[in-house]
Amino acid sequence: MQITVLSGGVGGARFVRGLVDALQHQGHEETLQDQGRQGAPDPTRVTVIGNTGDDITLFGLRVCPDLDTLLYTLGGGVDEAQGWGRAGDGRQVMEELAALGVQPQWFGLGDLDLGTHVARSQWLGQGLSLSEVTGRLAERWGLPALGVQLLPASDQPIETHVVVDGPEGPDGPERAIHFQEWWVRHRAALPARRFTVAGLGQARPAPGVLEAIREADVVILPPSNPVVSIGIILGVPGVRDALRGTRAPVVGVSPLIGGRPVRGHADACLAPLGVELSAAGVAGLYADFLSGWLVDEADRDGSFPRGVTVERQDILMRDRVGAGRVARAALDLGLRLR
Ligand code: FO1
Repeated sequence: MQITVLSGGVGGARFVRGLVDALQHQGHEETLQDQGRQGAPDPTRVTVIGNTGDDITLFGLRVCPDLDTLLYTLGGGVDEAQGWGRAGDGRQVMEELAALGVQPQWFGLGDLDLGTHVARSQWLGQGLSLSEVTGRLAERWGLPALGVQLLPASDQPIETHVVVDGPEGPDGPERAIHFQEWWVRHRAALPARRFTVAGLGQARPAPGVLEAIREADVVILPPSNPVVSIGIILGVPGVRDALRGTRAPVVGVSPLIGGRPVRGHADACLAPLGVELSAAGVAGLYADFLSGWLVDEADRDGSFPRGVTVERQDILMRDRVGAGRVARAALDLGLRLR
């Protein structure tokens, strides 16, 4: 079985880890056999297509936060409290950069985490593609042994920028800042006029991305940010068409519960799109390819897109076990819709 997941950072990574846990759980193969499959169940492969719009070049190093969050979370090296970065990391390099007056200081890179960025930047500089680099990092973190393949959405650099008011306010000229500056430095508190993605016009899906969607048995959208995570992957030319054309059901988990984001600033991202802040509003963004939508019991109202099977349950991923439960429910919904 081939499961393909389009993922952002923290929420998506925790969901994928839950999915891997669920698949390793005995009961899953029974589910497959119950579905009438013949012979020995084939090994399940999970292909994760990671958002690269968050990527940024800092201190001359290429940083890919969402890919790294996926690597560290699946590989057992993430700082669990933060949800990103390395467990037990130090700040000696950042402290030295601060002493040297090197900017920016609003984005904190841990010493161990910097090792990833140095390696990635060196390999990219030697001519490897981001997919190849990500493959090497995935080996380091043991993803192949988990049955997980991690692909960047694109090998071409793409960067999400946020268009905000200039110094003269809402009636004056606008300015664009990097997504990370808006998200981390300003905590998404500067009202976004709109989002733009530099490089998207020239970007192509990374090798394997379209195949992973076309050949999937189930495609899953975890509760990642619909605008700046999943929305960016969908914007890579060819990806949305592949989702519309795949024979696999595409199922998703709402990132909003009771109209509020579980974590992150999805509300600040949805506002400029004029999208209703609700599980139904987010489903509407995927209406052209979505078959199933898992929402919380709190989300009873709203007009969901026609033809989408909506299921309700507790979708809050309180911990790793809870993430496994939610992932399992999403997978089962997809399997039922096949
Ligand atoms: N998030 C923060 O809020 N502050 C940081 O200083 C920060 C540093 C950072 C470094 C590496 C990395 O992989 C992620 C990092 N994040 C940080 C998280 C990241 O900015 C965002 O949460 C994601 O890009 C959104 O998906």
